[in-house]
Amino acid sequence: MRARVLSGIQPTGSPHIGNYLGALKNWAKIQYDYESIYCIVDLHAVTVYQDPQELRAKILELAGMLLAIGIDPKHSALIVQSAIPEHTELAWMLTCVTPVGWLERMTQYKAKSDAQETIGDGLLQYPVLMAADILLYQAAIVPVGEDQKQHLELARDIAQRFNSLYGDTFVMPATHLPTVGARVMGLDDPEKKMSKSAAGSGHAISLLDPPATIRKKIMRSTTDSNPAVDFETMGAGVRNLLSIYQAFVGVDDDAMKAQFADMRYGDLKKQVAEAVVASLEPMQKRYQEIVSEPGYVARVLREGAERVTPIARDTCDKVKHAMGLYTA
Ligand code: AQP
Repeated sequence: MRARVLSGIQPTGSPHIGNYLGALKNWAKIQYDYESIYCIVDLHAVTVYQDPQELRAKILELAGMLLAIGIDPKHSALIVQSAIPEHTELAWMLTCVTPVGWLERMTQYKAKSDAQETIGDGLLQYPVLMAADILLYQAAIVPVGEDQKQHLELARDIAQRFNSLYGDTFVMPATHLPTVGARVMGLDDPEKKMSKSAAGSGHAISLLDPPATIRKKIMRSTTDSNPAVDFETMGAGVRNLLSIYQAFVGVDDDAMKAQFADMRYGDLKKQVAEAVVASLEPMQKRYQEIVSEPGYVARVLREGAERVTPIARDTCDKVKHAMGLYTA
C-alpha cells in the first residue's frame, strides 16, 4: 500500500507564489508517488472573521486554482474540510488530550492573536484541528512551507500523547519541506512572510495576477542600498527575489551566481518578473478553462469527499472505541 499524503490550504484570499512554491508545487509533484488528499481548510479560515459571501466564492476559486496548478482528481482527492464532519469530531477528541500550554506557545497563535481585538477560542485550537486533519487520514507525509513546521511538530506530539494514553492508534506524520521556496517573503517587506491576508497591494503576487501587475509589483519590490547583486552582502529583499527566481526556474546555486553576480537591481527585477510571468501563464490559462466548465469544480469536490469519508469514519470509530466512547 502506498503511503498517504495530506496537506491543506486556507481559502483566506487568492493563493500566492509563496503558497505555490512552499507547498502547492510539491503537492502536484508528489501526488503520483503517494495516495494524496488535499484539503481546502475552510474551518481554519473562520478562526478569524471572513465575509460569508466572499468565503463561499473563495473556496470555489481556490479549488479551481488547485486543479489549474496540476492537482489531478484521478490521482488525488480534493476536498473541503467542512464537508466532512469527522474533521471536527476528531478535533474535539484530540482537544481533550492537548495541554493548553502547548497551544499558547505556538508562534502563529501569538502573531495572529496580537492583531485581534478579541481572540476567538478557534485561533488557539487551530493546531488541534490541523492535527485532526492529518491524523484523520493516518497521513505519513505532510508537505508544507516552513511556517507550518511548528504546527506539524505539535500534531506529532498530540498523536504520541494519544497513543501512549489509549494505545497505538495514529500513524506518526513526517514534515516534507521544499529545498527552495519554503519561505517566500513579502515583496514590500522582506522581513515578513508573504501572506494571503496581509494588507498592501505590493505585498504578494497572486497566482491569478495579470502580467502587468506582476511586473509592477516586482519592479517596485523593496531591495537595499547596494546598486547591484553582491552574494556576500545582499539584504533580505534581494535574497527573496533570487530565491523566487531559483524556485521557479530550477537552476542550482552556481548557475545563479554566474547569472546574477554584479547585475544591477533593475535588470535583476526584470528577469525575475519575466520568469514569474512565464511560469504562471499556463496555470492561468488552465484556470480559465476549468471555471468555464459549469459544475466541474463542485463535482470534483463531491467525488473527493465520497472517496475519503470511509477512511475518516474508520479513524473516528477507532478513536471513539479506544477512548471508551459510545459506538452503536
Ligand atoms: N510565504 C510563504 N512561503 C512559503 N510557503 C508558504 N505557505 C504559506 N505562506 C508561505 C504555505 O502554503 C500552504 C498553505 O498555507 P495556508 O493557507 O494554510 O496558511 P498560511 O500558512 O497562514 O498562509 P498565508 O498565505 O499566510 O495565509 P493567511 O494570510 O490566511 O494566514 C502551507 O503549507 C504554508 O506553509
